[in-house]
Amino acid sequence: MIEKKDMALEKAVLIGVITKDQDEVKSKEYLDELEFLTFTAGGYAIKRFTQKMDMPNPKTFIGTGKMEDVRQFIEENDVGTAIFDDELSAAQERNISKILDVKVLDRTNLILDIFAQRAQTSYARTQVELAQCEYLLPRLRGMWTHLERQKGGIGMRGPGETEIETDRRIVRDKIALLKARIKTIDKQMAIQRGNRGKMVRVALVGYTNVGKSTLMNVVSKSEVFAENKLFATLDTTVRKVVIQNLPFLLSDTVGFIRKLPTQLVDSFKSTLDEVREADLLLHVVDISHPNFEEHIESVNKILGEIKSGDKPTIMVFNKIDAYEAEPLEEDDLETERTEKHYSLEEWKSTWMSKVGNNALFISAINKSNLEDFKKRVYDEVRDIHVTRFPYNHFLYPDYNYEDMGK
Ligand SMILES: Nc1nc2c(ncn2[C@@H]2O[C@H](COP(=O)(O)OP(=O)(O)OP(=O)(O)O)[C@@H](O)[C@H]2O)c(=O)[nH]1
Ligand SMILES: [Mg+2]
Repeated sequence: MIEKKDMALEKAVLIGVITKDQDEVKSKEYLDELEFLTFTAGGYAIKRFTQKMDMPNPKTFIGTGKMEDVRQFIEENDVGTAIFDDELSAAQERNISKILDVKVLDRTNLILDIFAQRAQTSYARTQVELAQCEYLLPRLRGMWTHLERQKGGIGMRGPGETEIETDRRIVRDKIALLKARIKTIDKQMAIQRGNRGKMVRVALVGYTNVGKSTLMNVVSKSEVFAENKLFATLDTTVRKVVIQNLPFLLSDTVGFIRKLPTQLVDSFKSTLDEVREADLLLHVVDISHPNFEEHIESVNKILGEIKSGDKPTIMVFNKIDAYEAEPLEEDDLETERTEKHYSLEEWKSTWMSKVGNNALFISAINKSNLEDFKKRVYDEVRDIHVTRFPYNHFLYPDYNYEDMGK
């Protein structure tokens, strides 16, 4: 549970379904993430409701009995928002709104809302607005009759918008306009990228909150915004980095998440171009997170969707300072030893056997193993660099640890 209890936070309940192929631990972790999303959006989850079902109810997501429990709790505790851990269909949202009579949000809403709050540049705002419109369009009918009475807050914010238009035609026109605007900016950005010439391009990618921006700051001595909230970064920052005379471009971009709304993947296409056009990916992982292996899968899935799944990749396991294995007493014969009990060394050998020396274990905050990280990146970048600047290869001898810091 997240400890911060700010009075300004909106009170919310979280609702999830535990399906056949999820165990209870998994669904707890999913709801932990939903709670973190809620907190990032400015909400405070006061209760979780879960129900075991083979598949969500097509009409009301959870069953009617459970829904009645939720309704009662909401009424008794003066809760204004109900958040569902999945994307609700338009019909589900309508039915649930009728029963609960509070603001009903789903996971997609929440993520879109966080993106809307966090979008700093007009480019990011345009992209988020497009994703919001795309999400809205199929849901327009009936939605607003219930929302009219509700005032602002999570899920109701839109960049540059005070009121969300209710008419499909208006939304469609808006989508066309936003797409045109993005296209213009895309062209400018493509030109900018073109101007960077043949420099080797390296992109930091990974799940949200794993430490990409922190690593960027440590490596490039820049000041990219990093924070312990989800989606601290929405735009792409590119810095020129030099490791022992060898220059290359390093980019830091938006983090990924499980079930990242497709509307966002589509509309952030150009932000993600930096990844698509990179020569080398540094896939940063928060090894201290209990679900880090699933995070890796989510990231790989999205990389596949943006056609970057087969790029040369170095796996960078970050936050080793915070890694804690679940303790297992020697005389405990009941508990089966699983990956949760692995030591860091065991994780190292597991990943080394999967990806060879393309697995690195660091702490960006404590700057531990940064030397190995730099050496590995140096070697990889050098190999690409010398193919582009063939007369340059003698400039870049093997990485020299003693030169560090000069
Ligand atoms: N313990 C520990 N915390 C770290 C480390 N690196 C980063 N963090 C913390 O993790 C949080 C997220 O860091 P960011 O650098 O913002 O993460 P990000 O991957 O850029 O996140 P998004 O931009 O939200 O996708 C911050 O609170 C950092 O201080 C590390 O090596 N160890
Ligand atoms: Mg970041």
